[in-house]
Amino acid sequence: MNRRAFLLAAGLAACGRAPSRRPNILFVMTDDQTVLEMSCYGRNTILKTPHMDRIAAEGARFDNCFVTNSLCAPSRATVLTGCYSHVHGIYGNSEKRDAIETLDPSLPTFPKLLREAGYRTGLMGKWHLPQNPAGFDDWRILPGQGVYFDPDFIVNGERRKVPGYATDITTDFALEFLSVHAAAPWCLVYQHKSPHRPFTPAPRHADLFGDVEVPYPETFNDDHGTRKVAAEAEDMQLDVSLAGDYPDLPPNLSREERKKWIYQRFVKDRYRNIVGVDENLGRVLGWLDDNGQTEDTVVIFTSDNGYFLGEYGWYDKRFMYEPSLRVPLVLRYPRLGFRGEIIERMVSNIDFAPTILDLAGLPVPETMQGRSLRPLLTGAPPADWRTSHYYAYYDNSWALHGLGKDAHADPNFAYLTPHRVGPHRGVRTSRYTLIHYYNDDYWELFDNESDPQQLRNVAGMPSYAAAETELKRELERLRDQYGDRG
Ligand SMILES: [Ca+2]
Repeated sequence: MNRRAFLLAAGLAACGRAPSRRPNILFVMTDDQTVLEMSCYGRNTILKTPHMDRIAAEGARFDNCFVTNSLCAPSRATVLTGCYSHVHGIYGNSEKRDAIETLDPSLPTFPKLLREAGYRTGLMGKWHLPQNPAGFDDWRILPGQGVYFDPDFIVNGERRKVPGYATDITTDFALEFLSVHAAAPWCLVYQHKSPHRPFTPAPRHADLFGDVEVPYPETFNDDHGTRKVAAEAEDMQLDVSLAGDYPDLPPNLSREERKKWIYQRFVKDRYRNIVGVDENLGRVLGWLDDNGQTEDTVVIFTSDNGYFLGEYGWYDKRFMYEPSLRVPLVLRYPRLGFRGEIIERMVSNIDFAPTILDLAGLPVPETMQGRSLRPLLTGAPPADWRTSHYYAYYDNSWALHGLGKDAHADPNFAYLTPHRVGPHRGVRTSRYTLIHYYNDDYWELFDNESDPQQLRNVAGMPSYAAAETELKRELERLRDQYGDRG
């Protein structure tokens, strides 16, 4: 930690209070963006995201941020409440199940608490929860997934069509909110639909990367050997499920050619989408600069879940494997003095709400299951910081088929979701990933040190028996810690 950060941290700890001026909060979230798709993570030679990178350069980049349940609606509920799905009530995507799943209205959320503390609160863009937003002075959301061009928005309860491209419109709304509430303190939840499928870029970006061949992931032609559930997840195959998205897909291609064609197209379209997000983020960061609010604004940029960008031949998310589990997270708050930090501690999307409240100088309610990231930012990580992460994905086929939760008792029912990913829970430590597909009582164990691509399931192997026993114990401990015994 540099001297300034140390003095600031020490001073704050001694006084037990936040800086005298409450910070503004800018919480930015994209939909399905991965760490590969933010250039500050150093793993992409094609896509450049200068404004996202700026947040990291002037703040901190988190290299091990994991989600609790890699799916849109559950993640969004987790971000708001700081809780796991079994606490907040959103287990799966909600558009077909709003009669069944409700975000527990009694739970505190960071926007509600900030608003009660005198903040002006705004929400712009993607929402994707079955209930209307609560705790916002001004909210303008896409209904459900929304569309990219001339989308309908629900503007403070009233639905209307708005001409233009969703990413631009979301930003126009964000800037309108800021110009009205600039007197501060304010909290703006600014959430993009992009780069979610159908990955449609703005026309001005449609030709970017035209001459480039995006490199193929090492596992592009994985045969899913040793991983039973992965082998059965046929709908995760990008050439199976995305083929119908492209009327201009040339006919008469071999399967290999077709898979490569779709891969190039969908990945480039995602990059084009992200260029649009980055450009628009630049407008908002520019507003902070122009209005003298950069120093006093906490900026958090993340994504609701990771994504398979051709790894294992897949698209989409859901599985607890690394590309889906891990999300980008960058955070800037100049008043705390950290700059260009890279943080490797294991953090989770249950930590976002506690962090926001803590940085705003507000108490974190006991319902929230995460912890403030502030001590990691100020170079003083607590000795008991987490060394394992708990994950829980819920198959939602029982709801899609109008059945009760006990439908899972039928072993033939496990893979009837649109993506055929069975429910599972697991634990990620610095070295291992243990996954339990509990309907089948099927286990996977990966040694992420010797097998970072997670191709070799070593569950049941004698040489890993001791590690497996310990990880199973840790999984049970985490279920107790988070109260997930339903
Ligand atoms: Ca998502």
